[in-house]
Amino acid sequence: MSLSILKTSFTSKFCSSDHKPNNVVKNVALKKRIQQSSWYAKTRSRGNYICCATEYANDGNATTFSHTNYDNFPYLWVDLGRMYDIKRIEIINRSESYGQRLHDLDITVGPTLKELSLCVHYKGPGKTNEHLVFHCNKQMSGRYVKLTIKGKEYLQLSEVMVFAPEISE
Ligand SMILES: [Ca+2]
Repeated sequence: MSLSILKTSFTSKFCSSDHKPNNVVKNVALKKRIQQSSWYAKTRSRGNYICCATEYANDGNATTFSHTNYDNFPYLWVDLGRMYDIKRIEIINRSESYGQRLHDLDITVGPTLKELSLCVHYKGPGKTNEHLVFHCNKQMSGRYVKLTIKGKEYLQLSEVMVFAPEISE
């Protein structure tokens, strides 16, 4: 009796550890590890909005935004934690002002930070609080998604979302 219970639980555990994508497409960048080229400031209130920590770019809250310094080629990357088949990437530009600072943006994707390929380029300039939807020029898989402005600028993002089929644990 106890042996058959053990077998049953082993079988179900084995099946559930089979990592396969399902058809549920979700934002796999939400609250994942994130880094940007620099911090303009840690936390600063801007009216109804909150600036500037890196993790504000993927906290699921459009009223908080990340903000780099005035860098050469400012960037921000998200580590999705594993490889995903990327369906689309969405960006919500800074919410209360200075949306035009988003321009000449390369969105790159790859398995590591040293093996990134161009998904799509956005010429811009963006508009404040604009919600942008990007599809890569070809089907791409990756663990890292990196956004880089090709020039000297501030990079400031309310939200970066990466949509991919969820992978069951
Ligand atoms: Ca946010």
